Amino acid sequence: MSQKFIAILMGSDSDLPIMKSSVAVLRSLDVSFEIKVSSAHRTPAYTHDYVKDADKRGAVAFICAAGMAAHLAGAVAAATTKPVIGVPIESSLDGLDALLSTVQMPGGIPVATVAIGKAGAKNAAYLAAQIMAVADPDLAERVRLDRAASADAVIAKDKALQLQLENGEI
Ligand code: RP5
Repeated sequence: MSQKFIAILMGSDSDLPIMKSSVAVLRSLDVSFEIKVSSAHRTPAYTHDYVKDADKRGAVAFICAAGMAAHLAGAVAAATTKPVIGVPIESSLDGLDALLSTVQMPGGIPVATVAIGKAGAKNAAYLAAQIMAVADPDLAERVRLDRAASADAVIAKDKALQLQLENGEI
């Protein structure tokens, strides 16, 4: 059986600075991925062909990032029954245009839409990893450890803050 992976699509290479956050999370969890520039509007056939092919080759979920009239996630969701996660990119109107274009899907063709920008890009990767982890106990454990490390980091920050308070530094 072919190796399972997460497929990331971006409407433009101008989305890459934000989508590097998805790549970093998937790498840190040792999740296989592909990343492509492919636009719902500028290259509709290329997008459709890639989704069909990636679906057959073992894509477990799709992460789609786009700005402005962001129809990429919806177009991908129309071509696959694998989970599709949409990341609205802030390229105009503070990203609200992309958020609404991504989230307001008609019933029956879902797109799991995350926050605008970097936090959304990170969460898209975590969500994709969590979807993959349902059938992969080793990955589920890596996700659990990552979450625990994140909690430890917050607690360490709180301890440092309490110390600063005690010492009259703030
Ligand atoms: C969207 O339009 C892209 O996803 C990008 O966020 C935005 C602008 O694209 P470029 O003009 O920078 O290629 O389709």
